[in-house]
Amino acid sequence: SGEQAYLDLCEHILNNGWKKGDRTNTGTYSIFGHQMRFNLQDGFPLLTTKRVPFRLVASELLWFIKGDTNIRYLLENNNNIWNEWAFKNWVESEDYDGPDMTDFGNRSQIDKDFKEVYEETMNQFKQKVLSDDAFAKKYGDLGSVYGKQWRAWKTSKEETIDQLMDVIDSIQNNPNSRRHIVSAWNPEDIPNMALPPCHTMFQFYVADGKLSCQLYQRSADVFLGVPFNIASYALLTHLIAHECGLEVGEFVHTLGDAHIYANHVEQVKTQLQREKRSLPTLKLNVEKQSIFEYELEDFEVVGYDPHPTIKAPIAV
Ligand code: UFP
Repeated sequence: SGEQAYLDLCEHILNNGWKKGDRTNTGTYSIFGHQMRFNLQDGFPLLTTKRVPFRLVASELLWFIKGDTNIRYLLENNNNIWNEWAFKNWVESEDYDGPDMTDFGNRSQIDKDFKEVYEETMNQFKQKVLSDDAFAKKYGDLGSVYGKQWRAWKTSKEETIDQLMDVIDSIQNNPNSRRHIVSAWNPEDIPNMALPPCHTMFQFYVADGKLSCQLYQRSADVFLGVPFNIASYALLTHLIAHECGLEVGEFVHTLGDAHIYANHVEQVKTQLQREKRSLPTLKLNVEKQSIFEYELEDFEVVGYDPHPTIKAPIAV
């Protein structure tokens, strides 16, 4: 269990993964169906065999919790992880009259000159989202992503459901329930989404005064995405446990298509040669009672001493 479970998964995929084509044309080694367990009492599962950027994990999670779907909040927190998705909407719109950005994800990785133009254009885009309200409203908004489904799931009666609030309520009032579920997978919205949710649904479980969480992730970029995803759901579990007056239990991570991209194999091998270190601990501002009140400054990861970052290209 714990970080070793992650390293074992990497090794297992390298040894047994199917060579499988994928949407991004990068190529992957892939297996189907896998489960890892992280006992949150053993420490906060931020991997130590490479640095995982907790600040980005935390600001993205707060963005989901707020029900915000506009990248402006992320940019204000110097978090760039969702930029490409919003940028794509802009450069493909009729309002865009800048340089040709067709296939910018792949081209910026192979063409140095293009990369410069792309970065310049992306910077202009970010500045506009930050400074121009109307522009931000039109092109900063990602639409039906996690924040929307968690906090304002639209029903056929034109009402909304606050799944996150409801699940906290059900954990508090009916802890034994087997229905503590939040679903991000909304089949009606899928055709209009740039990236259908990877974290499809999650469930909570209360026993022995502890709150556990299981995530079903339909598609998992094991090198770049998964370390981030583990930390994010571990943090969410801590926040909800605190609000409900429970200790933390386990985070159970269940994966559908678990893959290592062909251009991440060397990086994974580097990581597998490293020795694990002891996990950090998470400190929350205990003054805050509700998960809807937290700000970035309310979280602190103590004793995090990881091996260095390992860079790898992201498949868009
Ligand atoms: N991916 C993750 N975790 C995430 C996220 C994306 O691993 O949190 F947003 C990866 C999985 C996959 C790609 O490699 O992004 C999504 O592509 P697809 O929709 O084709 O599965």
